[in-house]
Order: sequence, then structure tokens, then C-alpha cells
Amino acid sequence: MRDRRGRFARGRSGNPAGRLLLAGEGEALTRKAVELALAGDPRASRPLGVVDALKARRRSRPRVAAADLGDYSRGAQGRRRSGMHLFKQYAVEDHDAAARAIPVIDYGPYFAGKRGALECVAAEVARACENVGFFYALNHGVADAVIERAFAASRWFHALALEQKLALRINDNNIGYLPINASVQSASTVHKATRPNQNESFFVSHDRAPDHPDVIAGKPLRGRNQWPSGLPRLRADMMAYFAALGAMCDRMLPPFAVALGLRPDYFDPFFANEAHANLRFLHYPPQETVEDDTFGQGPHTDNSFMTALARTEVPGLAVRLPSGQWLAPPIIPGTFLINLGNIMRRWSNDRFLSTPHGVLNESGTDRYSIAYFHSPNPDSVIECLPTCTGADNPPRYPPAVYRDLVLEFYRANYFHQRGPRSEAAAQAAE
Ligand SMILES: O=C(O)CCC(=O)C(=O)O
Repeated sequence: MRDRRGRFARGRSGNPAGRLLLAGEGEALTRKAVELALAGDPRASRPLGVVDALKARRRSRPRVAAADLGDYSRGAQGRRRSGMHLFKQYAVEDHDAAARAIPVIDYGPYFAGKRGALECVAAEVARACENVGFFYALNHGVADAVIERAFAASRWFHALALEQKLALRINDNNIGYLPINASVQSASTVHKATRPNQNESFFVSHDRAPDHPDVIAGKPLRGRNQWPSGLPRLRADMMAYFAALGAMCDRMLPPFAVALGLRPDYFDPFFANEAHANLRFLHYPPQETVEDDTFGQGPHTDNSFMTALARTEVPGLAVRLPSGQWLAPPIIPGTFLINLGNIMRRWSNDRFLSTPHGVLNESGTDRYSIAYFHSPNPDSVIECLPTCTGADNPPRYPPAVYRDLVLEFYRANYFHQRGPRSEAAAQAAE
């Protein structure tokens, strides 16, 4: 078992960096404060006075974002051994240093319309996307209360009786309830998964009415959500979160465009008319086994354009850095962890990274997280961006309709999907 408090909490300065980060929870954190804390800098102790006042406030509400200070680092005896879990066999050597590879990007000035802020944030986005494929979004504009209510709704959902959840079983559009042992990361190029994922998930998308034209036409990926009956509050809280995250991601499109040398509104038309957006409420029960090949979620890359992840204090996520080593990225309260998916990688001709990640819940307790996947409209044609190709850099992927790419990904990873499936998925489904 790893140390739940981890090295990040101990910090070289003796000032627990995690406590500093809690000081800013619910406030507009400055990136400097976060960077100092991450670096274990002694100056990080300055705002600690705020902590005690905020602690009282935090006690009175659900814990959404206490520090995830878990740490996969190889200690003195941490050389590769057979039987050891992948995330530990190939763990980073120095967790604190590796954690700094994932930058914190402050969207506050850009969202406030400050002059020059778009170009500044775009430069940081470009660096993060070219080097690691993950970053923390600070001052993202989504209210704490909306996030807290979404986590409360998720816990409520997952506490329902299994038969109630199974009545909403995930459908061809990948909407509804996905039980444990019903998916495998077989599309992954990082790790050949042999065992199904140890999480249950509830997926929702745009809340389309029965008379929505695409619903009537039966258009693939344009179906309706499935809701448990008699729980209007759950539906309202989940959809409020869906709307808030969609708006946040839409506001983040111009910095991505500028980062790729495009005009700020370049991506907007691709995300019009109900972009392909999915919210996944994940529950990872404590894993009964942590044998080599068992994961809460096997190592994989996302299929999205971008993903915004909200986590609780229970650790479990691991990110594969370009070095090939696995890092448990610390939780930084007041931020979303953003990563890019395969569509962004394909569109940018591999300039931007789609970084593998996975989950191992060895905490001994339930873990909840919420992943929001923001992707173009399924009708979009994804064709190498004009700024990402040239005479010596031809397009590496043919143009493709996004709907086809999504359906291919679903078939590879989910047992309920019909159609051709990879050998690994077929084996794991047996
Ligand atoms: O639960 C997490 O922290 C990550 C979830 C994830 O990787 C996914 O849903 O694709």
C-alpha cells in the first residue's frame, strides 16, 4: 500500500504543501501560490493563516477536494520486481519533481478579458500539450457548489440498488449505467489489458427530449439520457454540472486554437449544435485484488478532444509521463485536471499529446471521480489542421468523420457494443 499522505504532503520546507493549497479552496488561487506549494518553497507558508478559518467551513460541506497526496514513487527498494503492479514497477523516481511536469494554468485573466491574456494562456497551453498532455486549470469559473452537488448526486446514484441501476444499462450510444467488469481497455496501446475494469460508471450527455429531431431520426450518438425514476434533484444536479463543464470547455477552445497557430474561433463551428459531450460518474469500490493486471480503469488514452477530471481526496489516478514512468498527480483544490484525447492528437498530427492514464484503487475505501469528455459534433470531419502539416510533415491520419472514430473506440472497449471488436476485448468479455 502506498502512503496516503505521500511525499508531497511532507514537503522539504516542513510546511505541508497540501495545507497551503487548502487555504485557497473556493477562492481565486494565484498560480504563484500553487507553484510555491508544489515546489515545497518556504514562502508557501505565508497564506497558512487562512487555513483555520476555511477548515471550519470545509467541515460543514461534503469533501470534494481535499488533497490527493498519494504518490507512486520508487523507494530505495523500488526496483522492478515481478508481481509488482505496473504503476509501481515503473513509478517515477522523484514524485515531487515529476509532479511539477504537469503545469498549473491560470485561466482567470483570460476569462476576465484582460488584454494579452489569450496569447499568454495559449503559450502555456501549447507547452503543456506538446510536453505532457495534462495540465491543471485554475480559476476555471465553475462554482464549488455545482461540483459538490454533482459528487453528491453521483454517490446517491451509485448507492441505488443494483437492479435499479441495471434497469438503466448502458446502450449503443454509451449512455446509462456501466456495471463493474463490463469494459476493458483493449484499444490501449500502452498496456494489453486482460482483465475488465473495476469501476461502475453512469454516463449522461445532452438531455434530449423525446421529440428532438435526432432522437426521432434515431441518429447514432444522439440519443436520450436514461434516468432513475423519482429523483428529479439528481437529474438537475448532474445536468447543471454537465452545462457548467460544457461552458467551461467551450471557453477554453480559443487558447487551444491560438496554441496551434489558428484564429481563436477556429474550433467553434466543430462544437456547435450539441457537441459530442459525455459526463461519466465513476465509482471505484475498494479493489479486492491489486494483482499486476487488475485496474480500476486500465491504462488508456481518452477518445475526446479534451477531458476535465474532478477527483475527491481518495487517490488512485496514475499518469504515464513521456519518460514512460507513472505519476500519481496530486490534487490541487480549486482546479480541474485537464488532459487531451486522441482526437486532439489526430487533429494536430501528433503535435499535441494524448497521454495514457489509469486508475488503481488500493486505498481500501470507495473512490469517486467525474470525467467530462468534450469532443466535436459527431458529423465533424477531422482532418489534419492546416498549421500542423507541411512539406516535411505530411498528415499521418486520413480525414475521418468523428462519429466513426467514436463508434470504433466504443466497440473496442465496451462489451455491450455490437460489431467487430478486438481480440483482447473478446477474450476479456468471456
Ligand atoms: O477516475 C479517474 O481518475 C480517471 C477516469 C478516466 O480515466 C476515464 O474515465 O477515462
